[in-house]
Amino acid sequence: MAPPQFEHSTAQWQALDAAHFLHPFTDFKALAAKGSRIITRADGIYLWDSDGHKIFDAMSGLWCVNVGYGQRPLIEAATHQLETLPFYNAFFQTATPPAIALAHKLSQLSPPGFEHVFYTSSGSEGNDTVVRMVRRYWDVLGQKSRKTIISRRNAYHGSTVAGASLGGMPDMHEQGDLPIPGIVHIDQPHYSEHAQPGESRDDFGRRAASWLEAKILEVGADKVAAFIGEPVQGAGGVIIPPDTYWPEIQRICDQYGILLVSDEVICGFGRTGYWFGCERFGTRPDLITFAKGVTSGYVPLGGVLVGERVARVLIDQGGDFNHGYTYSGHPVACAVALANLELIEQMGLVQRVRHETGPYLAQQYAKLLEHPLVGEAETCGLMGALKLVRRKATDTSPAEPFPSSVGAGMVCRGHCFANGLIMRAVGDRMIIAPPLVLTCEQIDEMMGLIRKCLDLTWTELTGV
Ligand code: PXG
Repeated sequence: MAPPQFEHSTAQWQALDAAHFLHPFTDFKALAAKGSRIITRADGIYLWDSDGHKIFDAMSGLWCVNVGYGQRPLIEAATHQLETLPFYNAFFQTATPPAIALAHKLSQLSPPGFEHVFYTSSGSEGNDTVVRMVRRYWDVLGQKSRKTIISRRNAYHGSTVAGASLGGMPDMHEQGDLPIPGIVHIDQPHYSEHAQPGESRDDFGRRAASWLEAKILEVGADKVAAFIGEPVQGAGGVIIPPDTYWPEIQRICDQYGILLVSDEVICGFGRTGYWFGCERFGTRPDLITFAKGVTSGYVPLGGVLVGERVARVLIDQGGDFNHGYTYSGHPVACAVALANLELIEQMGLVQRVRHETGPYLAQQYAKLLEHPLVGEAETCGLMGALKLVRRKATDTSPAEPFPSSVGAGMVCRGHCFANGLIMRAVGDRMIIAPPLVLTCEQIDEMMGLIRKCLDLTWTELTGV
């Protein structure tokens, strides 16, 4: 039974919502006129809205509900911790058992050479921590001029001032005079956008990585502190780099001695079929940002895994690191994270994505290339992208996109909503990141829904 304050009709919820709630990344006026969709409950990979519609959640909430909804061990961990010690801070030389136990667990699950963690409540705060930590690292080493962080256009690293600056989203930079000084960008390794005619994926990957070296030389190698990137760009549209890209990035970082930061807020905790995306793509980062999947989104938690290169300097040289948050190491969040990570292990979800559901999804996605609307279909683990096109590429001509005024992605997203499927539109790329508990039968169910929505979109856009 819902408590009485949650018993309202859809219309009542929408009116209250429009009257009081400013949603993130939203045109407030347009949403108030239209009315929000109200989600009231969830189980497994399904959501239900306030009108009782069942919805297939192919976005895991917002790339986070890795173990699916309704998992008892997480609920019990939260309840137990709320009863025992709902909050205590980690400032002033104190700690709580869940924060310590999770730090130990993370050191076991993370790649070799990661023994320490700094906690935050979100991915954005994690990346703010990265900015402050890499600059502190170079300061302590006496290389104070090393301040610049190189990131990529169309990256997403959060929405705080530093997070949005690290990100490469023009719409975000426009609203706030961003990026802040000391953050510069290179182009993304997006093959279909940036490859030259006839260039292989592998050659393109190496060329895209060379843009990092060019930028280091332009800024001055003694001024560059770090390079940050998502193994696979998530919010930018599931941009999967060629396999040659990350090893070359690693080589360049090593050559110039700059820190490598892997933003694993989306790729972490099994999404790519590995515990961390850097393991899938063969890099040895110095810092790893995480959030989302660490608790499967049940409660907010984020942070930075700190590799030995940085940790040894910050710990051994001593001195305060003047940074942290009220909720750094929140005991309830850490208890839930611990239960979540143990469940991912017990269910073998990382291996399942790598060996079973990931390859099966890839196979099914490849078949979508037969659909007239689909110009590209790519997956990595349990992330996938479809590019909607008006005409497919041929041997002699590139694919023809829909004019942006058509809003093909939004048309498709509308059909998905109406047919009980949550897929996200990034321009004309339709993307998914379903819960890692997804079975092959549920992939079949999802593919049926996707095909239906593609058919409806094709008919609406072409009249055929
Ligand atoms: N880094 C990456 C790679 C992310 O994807 C963040 C940092 C920031 O995390 P927080 O917890 O501060 O939101 C993210 C978040 C979308 C979407 O529409 C993606 C994110 C957040 C909101 C919307 O795809 N990613």
